[in-house]
Amino acid sequence: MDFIKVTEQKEPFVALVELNRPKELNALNHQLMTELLVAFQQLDKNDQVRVIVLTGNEKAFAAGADIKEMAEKTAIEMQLMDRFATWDQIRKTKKPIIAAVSGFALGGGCELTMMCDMIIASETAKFGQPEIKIGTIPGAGGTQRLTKAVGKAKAMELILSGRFLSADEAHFYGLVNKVVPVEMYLYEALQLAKEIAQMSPIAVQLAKEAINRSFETQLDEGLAFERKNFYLTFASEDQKEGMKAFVEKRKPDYKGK
Ligand code: DAK
Repeated sequence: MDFIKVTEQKEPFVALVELNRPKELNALNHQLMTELLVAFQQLDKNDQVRVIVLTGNEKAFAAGADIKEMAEKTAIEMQLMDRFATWDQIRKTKKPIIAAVSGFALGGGCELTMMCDMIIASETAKFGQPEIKIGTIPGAGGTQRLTKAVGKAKAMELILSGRFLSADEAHFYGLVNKVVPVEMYLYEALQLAKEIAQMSPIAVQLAKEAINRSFETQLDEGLAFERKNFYLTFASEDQKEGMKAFVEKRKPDYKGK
């Protein structure tokens, strides 16, 4: 892989995935996105990995899709290339993904953070959908996910003006989980990942699936889906172990079975 670096067991059961195209501020070209998808698919199958942390570098998480790669394309070329097939697969990752964001998270970079499940930001993080400034609009979910995350008024302001959201504002609007000093953002994301990795990976994945379902269904249907996943946890050895450990006043040892 040229543009992605994967480190397994960064913490127990935690994999770190780093975007690695620093000179271009991690602009998300097709090769990078393909490598990222392959990495996520492999980690999803690897039972030594329970949680994934996705990061860039201090200056940029990612400054957007690669403008140079798409500048001259026609609508039909874009349609035939169907790059969205790759982007759409990212959100099918079953394991939780925590984005550790510093510097620019713009356009497709911001959309990629919103495809993740949680975001830890450094104080220098800047989120934005500046596509309007280059004559287009968000194409990988920005108008939908940003609106759900920050509400209509703020999403309109950001997407129509191209303004950036500071880390503190992003926290205020509920886009990010936590803001920490720049030296701490990766550590903080890894600590959160480590904590989640100590839970039953089956329960974690079923919970992620149920939470995501809330974005796609009415309450009744969402509740029915949650209930089925809740019942399903009782088919796991982990649920038996978790409740037994509670009764025996000891720490559970989850096997992911
Ligand atoms: N694409 C390509 N190259 C980029 C880039 C980008 N998005 N962002 C930065 N770079 C490159 C710059 O061209 C420059 O390269 P050289 O000139 O050195 O060769 C290098 O990275 C360093 O950037 P700057 O010199 O501009 O650095 P500054 O610190 O001065 O400025 C900046 C940083 C982030 C403010 C600036 O680079 C900037 O405005 N970048 C563009 C931000 C932007 O407009 N982002 C949205 C792009 S549109 C799709 C999926 C998703 C999307 C579309 C389709 N499909 C699946 C089909 C999403 C679209 C977008 O994201």
